[in-house]
Amino acid sequence: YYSTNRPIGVFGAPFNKGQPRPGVKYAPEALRNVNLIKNLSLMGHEVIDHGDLKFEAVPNDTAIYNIQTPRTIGKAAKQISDKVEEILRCGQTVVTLGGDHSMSVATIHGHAKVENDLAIIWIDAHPDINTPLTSASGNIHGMPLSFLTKELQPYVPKLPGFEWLKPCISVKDIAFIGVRDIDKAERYIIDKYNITTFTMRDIDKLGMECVLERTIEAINPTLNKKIHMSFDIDSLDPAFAPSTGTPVPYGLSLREGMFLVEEIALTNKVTGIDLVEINPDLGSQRDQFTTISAAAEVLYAFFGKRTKTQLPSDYVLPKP
Ligand code: 5AB
Ligand code: MN
Ligand code: MN
Ligand code: MN
Repeated sequence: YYSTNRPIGVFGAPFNKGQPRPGVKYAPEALRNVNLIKNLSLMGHEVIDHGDLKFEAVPNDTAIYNIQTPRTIGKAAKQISDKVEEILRCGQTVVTLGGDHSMSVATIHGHAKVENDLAIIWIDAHPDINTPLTSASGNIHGMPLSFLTKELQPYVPKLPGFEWLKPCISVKDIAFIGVRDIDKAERYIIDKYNITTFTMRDIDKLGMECVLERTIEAINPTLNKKIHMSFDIDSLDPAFAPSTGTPVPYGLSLREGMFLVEEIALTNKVTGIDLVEINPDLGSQRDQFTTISAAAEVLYAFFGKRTKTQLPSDYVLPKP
């Protein structure tokens, strides 16, 4: 399991402006309330809680290309990128608790500043690679990868507030796992650049173990790169993660998600993790509990929680 001796640096990015539903900003608090930090420590890790960032609205932040508040989003993203960079420079593996998925523009940017050759495993019902010109919603949580990829820059206008952002990854460094809701432009981009993609059907057909083997083979064959694992809770089936803004049916079971991250952890190459799109405001109380528990279990699975019983060396099987 996750056995690098790096401490885990956790912080909250309660950011919600990449999409219209405000409740996603309560996820770090909800995860802390189920004792996420303490439970990770009890699993034997050194965990440093860096608290939650605070974000401010930029005044006169007029919309552009149907994107609301671009400057506010860009400013928050800069804060998040700097925080990720700072935590990595302390030698910690950084876990960012979202927040909506627009924050990954920042976490990957900050990660790439420290580890300049990075592979991205994007676990999501959506590939989040729309450009500001192709997005029907104008929601930046569906665009982060277009801002970051070098090859797409001719198609991506520079948004006000994002002047600081430098494209830092290549399409060949990205793998999508669990996708099942792909927009037209996203389909075009995936096909044109041949981006490694495993849909739900591919997972059914190949099995998760094989999917991960092929993922590594495609984006990090010699394991010379560090890995950024971006986990959108809507990758899970809505039965396991109902409280999320853009649920899509027929997704991963919770065990499939846990097994996937357990296998990713075995590479010992992951230095950055995002956990995003949990919205503790949506659905019934039971839905909220289900979703937050699922998110926590995914992290625990990554960090080595197993049901394996520890056998004391002096154990004796009783005789009658
Ligand atoms: B999420 C959609 N492709 O661009 C768009 O939850 C959905 O971070 C984006 O994966 C979903 O608005 C973004 C239709
Ligand atoms: Mn996403
Ligand atoms: Mn998604
Ligand atoms: Mn979503």
